[in-house]
Amino acid sequence: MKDFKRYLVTSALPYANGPVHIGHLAGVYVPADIYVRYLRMRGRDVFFVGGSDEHGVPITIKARRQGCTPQDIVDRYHELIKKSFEEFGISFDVYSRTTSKTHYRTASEFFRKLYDEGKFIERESEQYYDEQARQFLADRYIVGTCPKCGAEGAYGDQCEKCGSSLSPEELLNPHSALSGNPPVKRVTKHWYLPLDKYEPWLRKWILEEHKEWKVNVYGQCKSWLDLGLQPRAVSRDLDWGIPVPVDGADGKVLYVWFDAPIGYISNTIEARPDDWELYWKSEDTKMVHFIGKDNIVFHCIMFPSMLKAYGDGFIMPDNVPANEFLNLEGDKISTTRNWAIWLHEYLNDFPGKQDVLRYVLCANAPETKDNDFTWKDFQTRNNSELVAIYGNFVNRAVVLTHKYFNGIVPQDLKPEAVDGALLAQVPGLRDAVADNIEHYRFREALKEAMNLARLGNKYLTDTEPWKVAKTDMDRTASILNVCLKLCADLAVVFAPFLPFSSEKLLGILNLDKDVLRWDNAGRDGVIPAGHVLGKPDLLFEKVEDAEIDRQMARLEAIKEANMKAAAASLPVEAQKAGCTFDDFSRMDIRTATVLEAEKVPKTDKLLKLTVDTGIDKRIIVSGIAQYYSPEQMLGKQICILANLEPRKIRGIESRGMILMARQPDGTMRVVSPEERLADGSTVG
Ligand code: B3M
Ligand code: ZN
Repeated sequence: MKDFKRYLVTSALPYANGPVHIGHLAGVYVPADIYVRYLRMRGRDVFFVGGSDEHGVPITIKARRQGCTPQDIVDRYHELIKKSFEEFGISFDVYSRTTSKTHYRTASEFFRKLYDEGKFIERESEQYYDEQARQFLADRYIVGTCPKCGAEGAYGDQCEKCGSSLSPEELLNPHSALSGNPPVKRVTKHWYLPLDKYEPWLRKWILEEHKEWKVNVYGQCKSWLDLGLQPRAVSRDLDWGIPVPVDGADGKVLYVWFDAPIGYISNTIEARPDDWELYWKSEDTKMVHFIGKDNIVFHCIMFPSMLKAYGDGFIMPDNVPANEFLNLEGDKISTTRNWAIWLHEYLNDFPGKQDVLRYVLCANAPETKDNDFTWKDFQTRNNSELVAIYGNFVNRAVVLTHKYFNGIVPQDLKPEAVDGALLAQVPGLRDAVADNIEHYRFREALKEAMNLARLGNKYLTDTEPWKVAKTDMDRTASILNVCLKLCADLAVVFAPFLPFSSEKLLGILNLDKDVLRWDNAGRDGVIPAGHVLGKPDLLFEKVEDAEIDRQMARLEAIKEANMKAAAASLPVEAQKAGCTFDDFSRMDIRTATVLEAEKVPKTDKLLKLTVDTGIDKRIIVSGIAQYYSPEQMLGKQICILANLEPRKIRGIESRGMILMARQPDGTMRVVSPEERLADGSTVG
């Protein structure tokens, strides 16, 4: 692998139309930060670029909804995002914004150079136009059904549900996000980057020279290239953005996806006006873009083509390790539905627990496929991994050293083979962590780091110094000497992932921050005998059920609010044809309590319930698994149609049917009595 002199690491510029959420963190910023922290610990020259993406339609739509200006929106969220990244330890070397003067100048000059050199196609075309709002409908101003996954509410540039990049013409039943009206077509002029011209070069550069890129990235690039690239508009009919810097372009701005990636360059120029070109135009620089899967085409096809067109020695990314999507409690994270865990709210609700979220988001990172965040898993990983393994090992080693040796690292007076066997594994595990990080496998890297903590915990449990101390203090000295060495090693190898707790652990060990150099892990002499430790302290604290219950209650309230909003916005089902009293009286509807509940194997919609009907206990199979977990159904009193003909469902005999209320948006809720009644009560 080529030896690079420096690293330019970029992370997707979040739209400044809302806060950052755990999906952004897991997909982009936690992996990027782990990578740069590790590189710095290796003594490498790293420049980590971040910033807010402040143009684009999402911002103007939000401003319109809130009756303020787009600048008000980006000012508010740029500050909020910047502050929450800082508090979360995302260690940017620059975090700027695309409404900066430097960016306006850089992006305008970039466009102008391509324009003057004839790199654009100038073309008139018919675009969607809203006659009532009297404006063209670019990107998110037009919504419709996604042609790829059928999701409603897909945008003119992207489908939030499946992450596909779209163009307005691809949308099924398009309508204006402003007036709701179907759009008309109007002629307008735009400038296009002829991506088709760069196809041969992109094929060679990506498909031949970067077969090592992640499968999901390489695959998406191949699909785009195999479909054949088309010229792509780099301007829009909007009033918010960087004005197109040519005559006759009134009312037109740079397309946000032309302007935003140039933000990586302008943010570098802003921070390093004298040597920014060392990072952007030297073959000795390794450039890595950290993004989510919905940004692959812009970072692997569009931006590289822009840089190629510009020339002047701009380098190409060496890798683009895009992640897939993170879901929340089984549902897509959505800014518009507020179905998210917002970083600034997490920091407020869990003060001092940044590393717990960093740990969980890395351990569950959607590196190769979409993954799911649950608060239960958050609590379990904190309590049974961070507290019970890593924290427990450190705490016992430090407390016992204070107890038996007044907090002074004891001499290795009576070594045994098991000690050397443990310490001999450190370099290998350290290198395994390093190799996985270098190959963007952060989940694996974290697992290897945790394996080191597991080894320490097991060593301490096996050697039982609290027992040995009763008879052999020399042996006890050696055991704790080994443990403290391992504590220092753990502070090093966990530092890229859990920077706050590594700093805290250095305090507990009374070691200086410059210990956090990668090659110090496994090196003798980092924490020598005679060294005086700091005060013992808990590295991690348990997350209590009450904290998780509070978070789940918050999500439940959001779900209810979304359901009400959806229900209010959708037509109620029409009444069915009439029925006679006799028809109704033949139905035997009873109250019943759920005694047992389990998922039906190999289905994602069915639950098998054992219910007490007051008449008997019976099995009912119901299609509610998408709306209720087995745990949520346990003990619930419901209403059932008891005398429905029994039928076999997936080989299970189901005797009866649960009465459900179907919401206008299709979601289902069970119908329960408002107070607990006797099971078997007839409902009429
Ligand atoms: N603003 C983020 C997104 O699509 C987008 C990234 C720009 S990186 C140059 O969610
Ligand atoms: Zn879709």
